[in-house]
Amino acid sequence: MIYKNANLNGKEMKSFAVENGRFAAFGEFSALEKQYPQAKIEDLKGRITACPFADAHIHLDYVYTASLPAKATASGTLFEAIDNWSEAKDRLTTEEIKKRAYIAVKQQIACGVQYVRTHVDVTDPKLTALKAMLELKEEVRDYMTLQIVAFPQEGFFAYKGGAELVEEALKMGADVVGGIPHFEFTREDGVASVKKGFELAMKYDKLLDFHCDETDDDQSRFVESIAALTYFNGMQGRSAASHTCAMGSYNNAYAFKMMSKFKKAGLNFIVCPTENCYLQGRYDSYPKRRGISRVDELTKNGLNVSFAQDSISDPWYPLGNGNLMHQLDFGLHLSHMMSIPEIEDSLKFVTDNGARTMCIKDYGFKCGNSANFVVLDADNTVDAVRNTSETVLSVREGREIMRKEPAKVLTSYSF
Ligand code: 17E
Ligand code: FE2
Repeated sequence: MIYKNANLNGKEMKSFAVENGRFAAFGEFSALEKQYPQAKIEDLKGRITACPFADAHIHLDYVYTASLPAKATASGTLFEAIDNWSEAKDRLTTEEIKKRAYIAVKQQIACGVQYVRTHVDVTDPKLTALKAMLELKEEVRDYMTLQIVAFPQEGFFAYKGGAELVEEALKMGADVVGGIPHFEFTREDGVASVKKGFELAMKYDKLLDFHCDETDDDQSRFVESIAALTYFNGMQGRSAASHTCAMGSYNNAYAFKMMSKFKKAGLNFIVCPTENCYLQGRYDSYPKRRGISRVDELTKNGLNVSFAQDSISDPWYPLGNGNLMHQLDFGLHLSHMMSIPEIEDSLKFVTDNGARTMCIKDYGFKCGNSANFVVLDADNTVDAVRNTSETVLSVREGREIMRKEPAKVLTSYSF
């Protein structure tokens, strides 16, 4: 198959050939046509052809549960949501968790997402959600690469037996060690939970991704422990700090010091723009903070930042639809990254950067890599962001897994 007139990542017009599910050649259409005379041809008409969207942070075991707890999350705060979830979660079955997750996965596929890291609550002695997610991972693998984080929502230590459940989840097949140090009882417990997380990651050869400093408390500084342990354990590139909202409240002297430590650690950052502008600022009157980490400074310092969905209709956040173009729109606004060059270079936040955090090899427009890509209904990145353009085609290992007809607008005017 030859795809011609592809605007690769919105940066470079090329044609390319796909053979046996892999990218086989990139170049001029006339040359590819000679090289592959039997190939079918699709004209992409100069539309943006990007690497598939990578959502490096979502909770697929929580989706569509907003109405399950007896109480709705009235305060809009993280801590009330965790309490409400704790009350409701015992009643869930593997079957219903899977059923709901499938609705979200289908939505993600319709939005061109092919790589997903899902945090699964393992503070449950029955590990009900983990069982659902391990099955889901296998069942969707031809459509989506799913990474599972053993995430102790109620803490390594704050939940009795939490650390043991994380370990059990890793033995059962979870890919990543999670944690939530800002939810532990004390700062010392938080640091100890990070240490325990690294110990488990080293023991079972897993990646790490902590919910980290998801608070406006400028004293919440667990990100420094994660950076230190990443560095001293030689885990550069293999660990991530999700949320890091408190960084938006750190004083500049501390933030400046930390930037160079983050660089040494090669720490990945995952930011959830809509989620945290909803959950944070809740204890502020005015002025109200916006729950965003220092995306602009991290990016300028060469650190890897991605934008992610986090929730779809759960006790934490009532909306969400899996569309990462929406997260990109919010993320750029909240981060003040709105110069034209910044927007032109922004697709990376929802594609390459997420894939890099997930340590996906085989990703990108390179001969020999799996032919995984999406086509957006836009011919340049600024228009794609401005219009939150739809994904009209998603190809995985050379197979078309989703095609969408853009909406037709019928009008009555004649000018
Ligand atoms: N759990 C958590 O600790 N924080 C969140 N934002 C969500 C779940 C969605
Ligand atoms: Fe989360």
